[in-house]
Amino acid sequence: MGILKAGIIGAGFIGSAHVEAVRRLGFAEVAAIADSNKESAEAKAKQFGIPVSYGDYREMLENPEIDVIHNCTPNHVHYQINKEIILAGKHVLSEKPLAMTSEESAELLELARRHRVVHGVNFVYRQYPMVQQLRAMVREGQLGAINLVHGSYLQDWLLYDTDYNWRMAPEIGGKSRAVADIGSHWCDAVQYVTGKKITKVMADLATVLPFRKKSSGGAATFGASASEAEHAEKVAIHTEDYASVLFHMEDGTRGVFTVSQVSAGRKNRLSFELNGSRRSAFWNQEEPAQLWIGRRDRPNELMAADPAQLLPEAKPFNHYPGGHYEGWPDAEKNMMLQFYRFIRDGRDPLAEQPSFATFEDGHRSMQLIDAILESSERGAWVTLPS
Ligand code: SOE
Repeated sequence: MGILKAGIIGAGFIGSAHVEAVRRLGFAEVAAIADSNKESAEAKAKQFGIPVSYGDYREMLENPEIDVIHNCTPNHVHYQINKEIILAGKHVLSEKPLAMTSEESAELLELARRHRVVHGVNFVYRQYPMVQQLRAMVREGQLGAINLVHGSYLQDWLLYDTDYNWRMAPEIGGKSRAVADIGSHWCDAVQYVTGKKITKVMADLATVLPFRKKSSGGAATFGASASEAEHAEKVAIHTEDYASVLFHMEDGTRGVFTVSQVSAGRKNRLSFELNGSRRSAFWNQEEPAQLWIGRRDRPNELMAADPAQLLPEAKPFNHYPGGHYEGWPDAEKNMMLQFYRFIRDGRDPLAEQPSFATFEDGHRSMQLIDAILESSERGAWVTLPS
């Protein structure tokens, strides 16, 4: 197979990150971009130097040259577009959530398997070198049996009532916000690292700001908020800014996490700690190149991301010498590297478990969000479908 050709649908914050990450691989190119109308697609194509642009993504699906399509659109159109990508016989890399309901995500998983396309969901945080290192340490038994898992994912880009984004509206973002948008990443990362699934949850959700000021233009993800002077409409908010969730994993491991998009000073702080029967470990996305290792009978350690010290499973995820630290865009590159290599090498997702998250993980994530919402509504523990 020669150079793989990618088509990107949607060119906001995350679509632009996909373009950059694909271009860093060396064996793939961004052949086309589609956006909601011809003018904006052309403008983005010009900005990024992409040869072909489409005002309607369906035209892109008909292009026989394109191998892989990236779905970087807002949440409410994920399901329809993912479905059409699969039916067009293209490999699909979708942003989360895969769909608006878990019935839809189940259908997408079944469809992707039936059409034998390679399917991925952009749960990027498992792609960091130190997360891979921790996973390999857990598998080697260095921490002993994992007994407790806890942490949080905190942001502040929605702190003020003048912060408004399409994710706030359930008909566009979905019925969950903080849990679906960032809690889904936290859960993917800890389930991947421990190799255990979350099976049962007890959740408490809150909308800290029940009203917000929506400016005429809205704001991009992590974009500037509306100014007080700008004309703004007061809108009621029904999606959560905050959640805390107690959980059990399949072997009885206990855990808890908090998510918030209104925590001043926390920009994108996904962090978690594992407490094992021999050692503990802690990782924080805002200081991604270090791993804290806790011991009872010896001084604790702070391990730096130095390829010379990484376990063999983690080494391929680290591309620069120690001290040349890799962060979020590099984890995105790793995501694309795993996904595109899988396609290039003609591997089959039905025959093996890829190191990137697939539609199976994306569907399980939808079931987890459903269980968290149900638990919060009922004030009771909810068990996920087996
Ligand atoms: C906004 O909360 C957001 O961009 C998420 O949608 C991403 O998935 C996360 O990686 C960073 O924050």
